[in-house]
Amino acid sequence: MSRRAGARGWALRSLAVLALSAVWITPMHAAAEPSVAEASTHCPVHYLPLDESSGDRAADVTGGRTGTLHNGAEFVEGRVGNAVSLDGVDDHVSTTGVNLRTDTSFSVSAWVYLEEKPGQQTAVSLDGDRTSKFRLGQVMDGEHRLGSWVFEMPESDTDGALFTTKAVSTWESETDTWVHLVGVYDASANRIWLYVNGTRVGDGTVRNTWNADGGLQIGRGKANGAAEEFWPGKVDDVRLYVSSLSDEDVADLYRSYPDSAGPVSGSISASF
Ligand SMILES: [Ca+2]
Repeated sequence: MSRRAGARGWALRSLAVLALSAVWITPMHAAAEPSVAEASTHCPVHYLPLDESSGDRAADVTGGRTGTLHNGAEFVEGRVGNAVSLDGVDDHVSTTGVNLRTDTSFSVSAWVYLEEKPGQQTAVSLDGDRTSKFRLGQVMDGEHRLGSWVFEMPESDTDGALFTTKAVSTWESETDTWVHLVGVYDASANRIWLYVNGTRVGDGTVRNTWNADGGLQIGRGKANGAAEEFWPGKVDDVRLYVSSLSDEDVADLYRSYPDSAGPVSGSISASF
């Protein structure tokens, strides 16, 4: 009797803990200034759903760093609700700064829709003074003749900055379809990884680390102090994390999205 009552009591206490946890976790997603304690693997420090229907502002629902649309970038139907459409010439979306250090581990996630392959195009990056801290996008050149997804991090914030080894996809890049890309940086391991549609498909080495204090850029990169590598197509649901996501985390994130593109009722979970 007492053992059964004890088990029931344990169960009730567990439910109470779960309920309290839910109450405690929920406000984290709306916090304007995430603290170190909020550096959860499963809570993005910046999250731009890009679901607005008009205007030149894109909300950052977890970090408060509202994005600004430049040079004709506009909202269109996306992979999840709406997305931002970019002309590959000068369109982009930028924030003023970010709420994390980038000389420590981080991850970046986005849905991308590429309309033209030749050259190198960047879907998401973060500005340093002279170069991007990272670039997540596509490259098609003499070395990557069929086109490859790429996640790269320059070794220093300098003109002509070197790359030790880029994380280049083993899968051929595709045009005119939505693809989910994730770039992961593990500072302690000096490694970067690239995931395509939830699967790890490339890795690279970073020997030097540095902190970039510029803004998040959607639709372009930066090199030699100038904006470049403008993205021809669409970008949707951009997330930045203050940790290196694991294989399982990325697979769970990918599975958290609806199966196909189009409008959604309600909001997509920001718990990944
Ligand atoms: Ca969206």
